[in-house]
Amino acid sequence: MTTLLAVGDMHLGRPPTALPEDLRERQARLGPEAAWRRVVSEAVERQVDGVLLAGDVVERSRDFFVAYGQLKSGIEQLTAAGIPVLAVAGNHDTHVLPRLADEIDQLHLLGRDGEWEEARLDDLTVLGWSFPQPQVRHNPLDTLDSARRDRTVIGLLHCDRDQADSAHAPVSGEALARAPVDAWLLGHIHKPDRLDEDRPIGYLGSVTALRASETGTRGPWLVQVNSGAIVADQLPLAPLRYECLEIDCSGLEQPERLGERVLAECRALVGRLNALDYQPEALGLRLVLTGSTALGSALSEVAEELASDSRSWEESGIACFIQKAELATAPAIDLQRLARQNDPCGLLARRLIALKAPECDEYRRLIELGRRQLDPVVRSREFRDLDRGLDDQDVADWLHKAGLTALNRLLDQRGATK
Ligand SMILES: [Mn+2]
Repeated sequence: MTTLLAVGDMHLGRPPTALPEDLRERQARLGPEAAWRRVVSEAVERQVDGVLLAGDVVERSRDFFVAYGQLKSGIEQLTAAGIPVLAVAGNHDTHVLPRLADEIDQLHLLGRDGEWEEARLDDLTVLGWSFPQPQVRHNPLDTLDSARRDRTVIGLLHCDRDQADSAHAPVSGEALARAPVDAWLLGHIHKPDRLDEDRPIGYLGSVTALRASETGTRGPWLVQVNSGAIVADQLPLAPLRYECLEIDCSGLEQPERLGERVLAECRALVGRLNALDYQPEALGLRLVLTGSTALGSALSEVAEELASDSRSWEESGIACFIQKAELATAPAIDLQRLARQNDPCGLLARRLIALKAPECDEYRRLIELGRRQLDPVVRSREFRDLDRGLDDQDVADWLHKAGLTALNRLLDQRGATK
C-alpha cells in the first residue's frame, strides 16, 4: 500500500482573518504555518510515502523569506524521515514556489513552466503541472499526453474547474474525467470536495480556515492506494476552525438569555469536535438565529453585542469566539394574515411567502430582480476568488433574510400587533 498526505491551498504568509483581539497574539499558532507544522508531524508519525502540495503553497512573492523558513524546516523534517515532497505552483505562488524549490533541494516542483511532468513515488506515478504565469486562460489538460501509464496515476493540479472564462487555468470536470489519471487532487478552490468516489476527483480545500467563510472541516487528505484502489480521507488537522451554529430562538423569553443558549450550543459542538482525532486550537462561531420570536430588534441588539465582543473563552481546551451573529428569525406573526394587508407590511409578507414557493411566477420575478443586484457583488474583485456562483436557492435565501429583517423592523416601528 502507498500512502500520501495531500495538502490543498496553504497560503503560507497569509495571516488568518476575523480573529478577536485576544487571539491575534496567538496568530502564529492559528494560521497556515501552524497547519503546515501539523501536516509535517502527521506525515512523519504516519510514515507516509510522500507529501503532495497542490499549489498556492505561498500567499505571494513578497512572502519569500517567511515561506522559505517555514517550508524548509518542515521539508527537512520530512526528508529526515525519508518522505519526499512534490508540489505544483498555483496562481498565487507562480514565481515564488519555483524560487523556493531552487533553494530547497528536497522540494520537488512538478511541471515547471507549464509543462506536464511525471514523477515516480513508490508504486505510483504523480503527474503535475505548474502555473507558468499568474494568469492562464487555456486548459492545461489540452497539452497532457493522453496515453495510459502502467502504474496508478495521481494527478496534481491547481486549476479552476468548470469556469470556462477563468484566468486561473480553466478545466472542465469532463476533461478531468477523460484524462488518463486515477485520481485528481486539485488546488485553488478553498472549499473541499468529498473525494469519496472510487476515482476521487476534486478540490482538497484550504488546509486551515483562512477566512471566516471557510467553515467546516479543513485539513490535509490521507490518500491510500492499495493495488489500484484509492481511498481519500480528510484529516481535520486545521488549527483554526469556523462553524455555523444555528440557534433556535423560539421560546426564548428574554433577549438576554441568548448568551446561555449560545454557550449550550457551543459546548455541544465542542463535545462533537473533541470526539474527533484532532482538535482545533480556536473555534470561530458564526451564529444564525432562527425560529419565530416576538423579541424582534431587542434580540438583534443582543446578537450584535455578542458579535462585537472581541474576547474569546475557553471550552474544553478550545478557544471559542463569536465571529458574527446573523438574525434569521421569523417574526412571531401570521404571514398569511399579514399578506392580506394593503400596506408595505402586506407587500413584504406576500413576497416572503412567494420566496418559499419556487413554482410560482412571483418567485421567478423576485429571483431575477435579486440576481441583478447580487451577481455584480459576487463577481466583484473582492469576492471573485471565493466560491462563486449563485443558484436560485442562494438568491432566494438572501432575499428572504433581507425581507424578514425589514419586516421585523417595520413591525417594530409600528408597534403593530404581532
Ligand atoms: Mn489559487
